Amino acid sequence: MIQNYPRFLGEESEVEGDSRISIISAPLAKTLSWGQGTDQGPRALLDASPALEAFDDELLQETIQAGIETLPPLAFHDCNLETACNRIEAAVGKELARHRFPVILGGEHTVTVPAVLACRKVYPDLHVVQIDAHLDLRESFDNTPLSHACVMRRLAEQGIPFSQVGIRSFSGEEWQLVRERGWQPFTVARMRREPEWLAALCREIKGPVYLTIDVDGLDPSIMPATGTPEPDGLSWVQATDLIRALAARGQGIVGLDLVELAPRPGAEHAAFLAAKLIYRTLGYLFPVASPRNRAQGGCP
Ligand SMILES: [Mn+2]
Repeated sequence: MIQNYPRFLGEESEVEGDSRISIISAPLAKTLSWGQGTDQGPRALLDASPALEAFDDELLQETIQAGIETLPPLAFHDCNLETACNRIEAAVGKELARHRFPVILGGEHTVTVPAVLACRKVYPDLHVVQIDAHLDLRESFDNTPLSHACVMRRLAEQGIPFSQVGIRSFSGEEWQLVRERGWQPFTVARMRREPEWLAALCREIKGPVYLTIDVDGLDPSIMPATGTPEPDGLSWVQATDLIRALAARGQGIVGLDLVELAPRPGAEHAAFLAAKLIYRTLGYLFPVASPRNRAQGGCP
């Protein structure tokens, strides 16, 4: 049993009785390409989180009343990538089995594959929404089919429907695949051409959503702490508008991860922003105040 690991929002987030939300730290960093340090992402986010106000300034509620339990972090020092993925799938499956909402903190983007597979066992019509600068559709990368650069390819092979938002960096081979399959990712160029992109995104989603947030999907001016800080990313307002709309859909969001946070000296605000984005998302999903206090949201 690991002692003395940080808790999301500190000790105050663990309520009497049963919690509805489980925080699963998955500090996996085995296949990185450029920019190291995602194994430190979960700890940096959790360390920053007690500086958040428990009272959400948009939703006007204390989302911690839903009960947020931070589990001891998963450990991967002693195993290969496949075993690490098996451990993540088992950990997420265990939380779903006790009716908890799973929040997975990466770690590199690879953690999304086992987390999604665990969720799909419970929700067969699961739809993955990916916020990311990258398509992550490579067949393999560095001879590793489970590389962070191949995550969506692996999920596509499983027949899992997905939507990609904030895309602005990909290879010619990836774009060729997109064209062959008739996929229509929400590249930043498309989002600029189509002011109604959020309504279009909501229309293409049928089932419950698994949301994966690669922090490099956000603009590097607000999120510099990641390996590939691509310019022209999502703003805080664009990201929260998107998540609010997804959460307001009938079938909502059933699983969440935030990946590729790589702490940098002098960029501590990035971990704080990541913690607030998680907390805001949980607030959209777990209303604990009277309905008239809640901000209006939904698919436009
Ligand atoms: Mn990415």
